[in-house]
Amino acid sequence: MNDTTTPSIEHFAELLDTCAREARELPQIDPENRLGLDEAYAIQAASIRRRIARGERRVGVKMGFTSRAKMLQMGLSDVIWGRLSSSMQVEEGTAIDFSRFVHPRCEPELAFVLKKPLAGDVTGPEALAAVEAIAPALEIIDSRYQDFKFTLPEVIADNASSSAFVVGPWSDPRRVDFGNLGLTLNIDGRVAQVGSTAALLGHPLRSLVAAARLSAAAGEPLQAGWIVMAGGATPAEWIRPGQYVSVEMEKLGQAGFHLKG
Ligand code: OOG
Ligand code: MG
Repeated sequence: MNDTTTPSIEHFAELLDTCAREARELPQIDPENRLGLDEAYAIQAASIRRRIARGERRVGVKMGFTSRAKMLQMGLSDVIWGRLSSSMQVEEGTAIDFSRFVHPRCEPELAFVLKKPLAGDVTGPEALAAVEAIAPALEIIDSRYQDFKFTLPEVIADNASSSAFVVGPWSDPRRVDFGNLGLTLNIDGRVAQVGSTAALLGHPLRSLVAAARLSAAAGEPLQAGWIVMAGGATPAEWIRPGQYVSVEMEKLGQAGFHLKG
């Protein structure tokens, strides 16, 4: 990606980064729909550079709109990606302060951690060979836009609504066939959503294959040690202070967090 950013790219990056940091919402930044996808990704990249400059570390990639459930919920149908940084990772089982969010939603995902770099056009088996482990995971998305409403370029610029993520126990992907594992999203012990890992492009490995291609094309190939979040397998649920939110995944176990108000 181009490093010589134009003032408007830096301006939008600063705006979105500041709103994320201060848990503030803002009006849609591109009401006239002029932003291109390249510009949107340039804004995202510039906003992440600001996080890195503050001392955060890059820890991986998140995929978005990899399930039909998510595409339908948000009214968008292109697979997108965002950058994960260290401050977004929350330890499993702990309490997260509601004050860091604007209007958070949570969705059940599958996480990969890589043992090798993975770049470009790879096959499913090549992608699997780069995976160290898989885990049930939760993503907390928190669009910076008012009412969680955005166009495709706007959500890309906003780092695909990423805000926080929680990863459960790691398993060996060679021991578990993870192409169609049943899962539930639970809020205070009640099942809120039911789904399967097959919702992710038919097999979650396809999401990893897409992550390898898209991040290499952006000049930031997937690295050993990075986490790749495969995308929400069900619609996201609004979450509120006081709740305990968890994902339960067949064969892989569970992961959860408390939302402190
Ligand atoms: C955009 C992010 C989509 C997913 O898993 O599909 C996403 C949004 O829904 O606000 O994280
Ligand atoms: Mg997600």
